Amino acid sequence: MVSKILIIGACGQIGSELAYQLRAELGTENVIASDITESNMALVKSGPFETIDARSLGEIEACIQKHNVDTVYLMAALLSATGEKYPEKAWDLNMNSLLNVLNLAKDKIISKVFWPSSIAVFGPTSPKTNTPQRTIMEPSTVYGITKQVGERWCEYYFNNYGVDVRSIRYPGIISWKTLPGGGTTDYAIDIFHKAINEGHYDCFLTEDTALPMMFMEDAVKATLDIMNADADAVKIRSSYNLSAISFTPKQLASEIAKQIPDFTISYNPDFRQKIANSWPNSIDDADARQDWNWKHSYDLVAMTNEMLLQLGKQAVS
Ligand code: AKB
Repeated sequence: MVSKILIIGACGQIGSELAYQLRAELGTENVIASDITESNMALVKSGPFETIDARSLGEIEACIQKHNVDTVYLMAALLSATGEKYPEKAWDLNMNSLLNVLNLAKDKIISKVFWPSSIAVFGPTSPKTNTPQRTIMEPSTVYGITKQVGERWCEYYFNNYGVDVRSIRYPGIISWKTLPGGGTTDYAIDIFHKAINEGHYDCFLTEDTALPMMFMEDAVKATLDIMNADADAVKIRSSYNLSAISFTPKQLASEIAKQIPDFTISYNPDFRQKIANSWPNSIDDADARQDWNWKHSYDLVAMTNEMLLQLGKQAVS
């Protein structure tokens, strides 16, 4: 039987691409996209769409019953930079949406859950380089706190209620279809748009701020790989470290300049620098590679080429 999927937060950067990919694989009618508003018209028009506030258990449950959903991808969240501006809103959305979905799985109304965690679970006291799966985690952002608590809830619901919840700690995700919103790693997407349209980028991080990153194709593949893995293979039920590339704004700018020689960059760090400073430079994801055969495809050069190609096409059309 084909799985019937609900994506909550489907208008966002990762949710929209998951919706397109899952629809291609399972059939458009089997993937229900939802969000609090119709903020991504291309996605809204591409198949079944429901307006849902992820904080409302009733709204989620009604949609699940209406469409006979068995699997939920919960992609709604306030990210790190926005979370620092609206801490209580971040806590409310990020925590209550997760507990709603976990409780629906506990009550057997759905059978499987994907929930994204983030490198934001780590903090200033975590090892910076090749940050291990299990280590000191003292996140200093509200977003990181919600992800850390969320991980503990996922593990708790698995251990105590047998909820089949799967999760990965996304690094910064780089993509060209849908803009990100409110993250600290967003610079690595803004830079491409500004390079193509204006030839200059004023970066809100310092030139030497190394952060873990990943191209969207790899992020979608990882998400579907862990969801399709045998339950026994998914040994970590909090969340898996996941890694692909790690680079600084300066390294990314010089890669872009290979194709746009007049491109210039300036550095004006703002409040997001402190967030970036608290996160790892690179991640050790040996468990994901071993347990469910995770492997990334895009390095810095391949990712930069694809971003410039796709955004260049958009600019001329
Ligand atoms: C953010 O920057 O807040 C996110 C993340 C790393 O989870 N992209």
